[in-house]
Amino acid sequence: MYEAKTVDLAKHLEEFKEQGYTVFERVYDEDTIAAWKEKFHQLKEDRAATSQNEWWYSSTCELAPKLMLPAVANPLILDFAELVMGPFVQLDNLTLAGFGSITKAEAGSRVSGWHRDRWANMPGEDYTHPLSINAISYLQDLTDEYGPLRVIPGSHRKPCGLAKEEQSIPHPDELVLNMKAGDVVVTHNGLIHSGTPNTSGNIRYFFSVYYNRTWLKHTDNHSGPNVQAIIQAARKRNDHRTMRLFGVDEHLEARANSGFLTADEQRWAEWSAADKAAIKP
Ligand SMILES: O=C(O)CCC(=O)C(=O)O
Repeated sequence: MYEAKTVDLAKHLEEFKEQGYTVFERVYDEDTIAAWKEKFHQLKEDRAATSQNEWWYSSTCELAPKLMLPAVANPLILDFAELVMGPFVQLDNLTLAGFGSITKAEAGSRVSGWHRDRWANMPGEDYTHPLSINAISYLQDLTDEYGPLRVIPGSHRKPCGLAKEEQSIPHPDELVLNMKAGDVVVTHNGLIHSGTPNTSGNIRYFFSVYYNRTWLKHTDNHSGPNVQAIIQAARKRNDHRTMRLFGVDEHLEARANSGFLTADEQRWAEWSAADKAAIKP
């Protein structure tokens, strides 16, 4: 599991700005991964499949708060998210998904589909702070058979598009990421990326914590009793970072209208430190 001292967030930030993604290794251990898989199968049993070969479950923090909150509020990922977006980090959606396997002949050499993510735009030439980021983990090693993640490094700061016929084939500039179970890749919403079809013969498990800025709408429902209980507990200990995750941002009015005469990252660091200091012991 994560140990703060061994992770150099500044290096990850540099890589994220340059490449559009960064990988944190071994964030989740085997027991955590096993518990998420078990939850996936419980949900699958409880509900009809959304399609014959893919199963997607969202609002899982409401469905399984004890299991999911530690991932949504993971301090390593949140510290990093605040470096990237400022202390305006909200949970857009938490998705636990499974992709069924197809044959190698069916898969051919195609990719699942290149795209940028929700809340993105066609980038200009410069790096811009994203409105959203994705913290993705896979619950098995992403071997070539399980279907690695593919990224086009730097595409978050290039106005590059892809024609229809290019959208499901490998790209000359792609990098194939054979991530390990429990690693977390954080992607900029402007990064062009794609999955790869699963030909392993087993389910390919996917776990995505998608964060956006607190002034945007969120996709998951944060109004249910379990999430509301998390907010109430956070309010009691004056934990604004946790409240913000679920759409309650009591600093927004002041911080979103701060005058903007100090460098963003300096101001964000001050606000993040103030939020941490304000938590009641
Ligand atoms: O299936 C994958 O590995 C990629 C998923 C993806 O493209 C996304 O979450 O936007």
